Amino acid sequence: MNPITSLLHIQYPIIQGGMAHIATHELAAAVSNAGGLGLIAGGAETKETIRERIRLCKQLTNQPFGVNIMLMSPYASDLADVVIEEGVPVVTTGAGNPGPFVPKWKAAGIKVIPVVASVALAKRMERLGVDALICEGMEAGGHIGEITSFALIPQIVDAVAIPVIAAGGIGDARGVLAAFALGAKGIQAGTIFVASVEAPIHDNYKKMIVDAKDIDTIVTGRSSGAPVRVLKNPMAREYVQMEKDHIPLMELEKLTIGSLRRAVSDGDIERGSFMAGQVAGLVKEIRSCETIIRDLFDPIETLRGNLEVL
Ligand code: TUI
Repeated sequence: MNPITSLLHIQYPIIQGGMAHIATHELAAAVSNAGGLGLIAGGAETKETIRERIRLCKQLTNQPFGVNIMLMSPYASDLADVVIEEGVPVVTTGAGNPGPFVPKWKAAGIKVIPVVASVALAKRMERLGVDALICEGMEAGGHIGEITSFALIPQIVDAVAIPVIAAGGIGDARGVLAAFALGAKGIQAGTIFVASVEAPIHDNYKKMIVDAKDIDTIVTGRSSGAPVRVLKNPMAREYVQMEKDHIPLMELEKLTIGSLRRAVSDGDIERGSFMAGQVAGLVKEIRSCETIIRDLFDPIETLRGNLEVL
């Protein structure tokens, strides 16, 4: 029995990434209805907005779903309470150390699964009593750490006893099998769900992922210590050039204010911030969440049988 499907009461060992502005109740419910764990992104939303999305999601699915809490949000502490008040069964966290919130989530019976990008944080989280870890490599989209999935996952698997979920760089069944070969017991995927039928975003965003090649992402924000992987476009290139020119952070921030909304809602291909992982190059068409999950897991046994390592 897979420890992630039994922990989360789901059919397939897959969690959908908690992508701000993209992972709304519509996407979360579609993924949960397809047998994975859908997530509502806390992003930088208020408690009221997330409470409403949780309630709407319950109307769209009777399957379990979770909420992702982005710890750099000014509302992270509010959202930490709303998940308890609304009886959300699973919480994932990102972009920080969720230590202060873990005891009350555990006391409320919530399954807690932090995203980590290093062995040190993985060990600290295990000591706090979390249920599993999402280990995210720097192939991922959005805010990233420094280590690739290929190097990070086996090191964390060796360092902890709780189940590890691989994230970053998984775009098809080969990636799923590789993650399990490295010791993961489940996967998290973001980019492939951005290009889904059900993602409630501008079509330009989906089309940019479908059109992307292997080298079409770039990391902005390295100079300020908050690296973010996005699809290359005029704004991203300008940002990285300004970083090279040592333009002050205040000026850089002016460029990116509202840029995620410009991507997701307006489809502004020039000035939007289109967060995506390196597997964007693997995405060839827009599919339903159900098809995406089937395409990840149906070929597994055949692929495993064809490995012929020696
Ligand atoms: O969090 C994400 N991806 C995100 S968050 C986000 S919003 C944002 N936008 C601009 C700048 C910063 C954030 C967009 N994409 N993924 C999970 C993730 N968490 N990746 C890496 C980490 C992480 C990094 C360091 C988790 C913990 C950590 O350590 C913190 C500590 O205190 O030790």
